[in-house]
Amino acid sequence: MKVLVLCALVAAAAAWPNYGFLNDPGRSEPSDAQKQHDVNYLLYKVYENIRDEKLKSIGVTFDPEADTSHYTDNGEAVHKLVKELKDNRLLQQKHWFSLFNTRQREEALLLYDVFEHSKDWKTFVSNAAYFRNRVNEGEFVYALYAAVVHSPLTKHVVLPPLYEVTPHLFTNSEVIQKAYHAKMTQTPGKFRSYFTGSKRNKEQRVAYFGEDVGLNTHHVTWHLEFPFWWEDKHEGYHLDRKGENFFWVHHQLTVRFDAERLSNYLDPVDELHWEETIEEGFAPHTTYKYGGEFPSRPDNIDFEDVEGVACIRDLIILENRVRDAIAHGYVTARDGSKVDINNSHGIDVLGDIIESSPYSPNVEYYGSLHNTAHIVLGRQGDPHGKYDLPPGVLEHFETSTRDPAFFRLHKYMDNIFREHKDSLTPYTKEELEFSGVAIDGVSIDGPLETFFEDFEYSLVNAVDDTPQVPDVDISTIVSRLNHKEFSFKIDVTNNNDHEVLTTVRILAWPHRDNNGIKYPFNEGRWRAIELDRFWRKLSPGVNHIVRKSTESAVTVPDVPSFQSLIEQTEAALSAGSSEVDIQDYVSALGVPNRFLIPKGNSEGLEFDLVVAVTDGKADAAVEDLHVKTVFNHYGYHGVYPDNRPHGYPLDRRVDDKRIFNDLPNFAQIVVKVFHH
Ligand SMILES: [Cu+2]
Repeated sequence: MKVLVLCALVAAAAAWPNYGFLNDPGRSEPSDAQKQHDVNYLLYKVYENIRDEKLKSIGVTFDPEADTSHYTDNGEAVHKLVKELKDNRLLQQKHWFSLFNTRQREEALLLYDVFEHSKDWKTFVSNAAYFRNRVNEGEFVYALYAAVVHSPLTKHVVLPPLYEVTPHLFTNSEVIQKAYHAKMTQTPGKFRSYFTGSKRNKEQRVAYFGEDVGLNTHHVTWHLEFPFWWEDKHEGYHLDRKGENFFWVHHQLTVRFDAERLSNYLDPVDELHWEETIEEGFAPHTTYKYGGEFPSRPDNIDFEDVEGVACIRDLIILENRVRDAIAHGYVTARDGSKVDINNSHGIDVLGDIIESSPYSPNVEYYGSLHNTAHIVLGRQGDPHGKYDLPPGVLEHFETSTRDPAFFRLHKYMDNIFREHKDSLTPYTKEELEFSGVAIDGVSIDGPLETFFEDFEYSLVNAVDDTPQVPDVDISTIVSRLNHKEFSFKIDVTNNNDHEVLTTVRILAWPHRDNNGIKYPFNEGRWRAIELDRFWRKLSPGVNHIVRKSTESAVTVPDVPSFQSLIEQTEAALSAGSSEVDIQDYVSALGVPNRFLIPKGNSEGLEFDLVVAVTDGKADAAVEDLHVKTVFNHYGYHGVYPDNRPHGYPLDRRVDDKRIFNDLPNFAQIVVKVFHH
């Protein structure tokens, strides 16, 4: 046995010509460019053999259990996974994978744990190469993405766009079929994707939102950054305000979707309810790479219990328990103690119990309304499993916003969150003021104008091949929303005799509802879309703040295409550079910058634009804010820098809007967004 292990080690060493740091414990780390190269090739054509020769041979010769001193847990995770593998208990390859499937998630997380406990890149990447050939591809992709997001070893690695790694989850079946045809006949092709459904379905008018590949990537990335399965004791660190972030990211999707509907002459979304009919059906026009078509749901069906998942009655009971907690102002923890939620932190606790996550103080009692609801709604096309269909679109973060019912489901949960927020005491003028600081004026420099543009992405990773069959260019062209660049101009006077730090918060809500009636302040502010949040130092006297739309802290730029990531990485490596110039794309967490403002219309859709400049020193949750005046909006490993609740100062109900009228550090103007 010992001899075998030794052989494996020697073989692994031989397969590693480039790194040359095999002498433990003083291993040095390879360059960021090398790590980027490895991640690229671990994900390139993920359903086939690794195309990078070095990684491929490591995948064959590496023995994950040979030397457990390279793991922070002495190999505990890797022993577990290898045992499952040897016992033939793991999900087969070429099979669908869903994170909402308990067993499949456990398997993916076994692999995630191996990555997470790898002390160095060599251990990490060798395990990746080894298990890539042996575990289900969907589980592999999930585990690798989650590990790259969270591991300190991959701080500077840019993950390729998921829509080019697993295109099936983002691309309509019709186009995928054409892609296979192109490959089989070796004919390059560019195929236009159309949004699902026909004009007879009014929901189709806003399909550009739910089916946008960038928005889907944002949604997946958020759930990778704040996974519902995250346990501090396993992963070693705490995700600050995860429950509140859960509320906020979905609240923003909800209010944003309503704004998109307005510009398309549609009513806002009605909440879904367990005892009411689901009016909209849905035909996904999406197919699994392996496992057939995503199931459809007909119009006007009533909720049914889902075999092996949940009874509708139980979901109503869970909802009532959550609503009870809100009415009481406290959550009952596992040991019977009370957790006060009648405060700013309450939303975080509520997010944890509704999603739910291991952060929930009492998962046995409050269950997991959100996760169960996703599965139950996703299965309504075949609730009794009679037709042996694979999971629905709602059981994948990649695909869930494609179904308009996703937004109904989240409106339902958003209204529960609102019940809590409305139960809190409104802010007073004294709390909201920023002594000596006043906004003199707010304006927009440049047009507020949205438009559709064509976007092309590659489908080469969708189709099958072997190294003997040459690749041909296959791509799809989708229409997507964008806007012209503009800047916010904010004039602020600081009447103090010293410099002050301020948080600038910019939000906007539709000025009128779908009947043309102006939203009262208290209704509008709940519908506010966050456009930016940043820190600035104000000198004594007049300050002119100019903030470009491209700088928004809530958005991210488009990730370069997979092909260009590969090309840039290889160019950097052959030039002997240790870095690839792609650091702007390390976080894909925000909303795509293209989506910063909602779609306008030809007459100009009116929005109330509000700016609040608040006391940066009081807002700051971390020490060094006066030096580091930017923050990544959602993806913040460590303490979230802003002390205030998301949505502040509009997150609580406003009984008397004169409070805001009289606030010198708050400004409100009406702007128009055009669409041509
Ligand atoms: Cu979500």
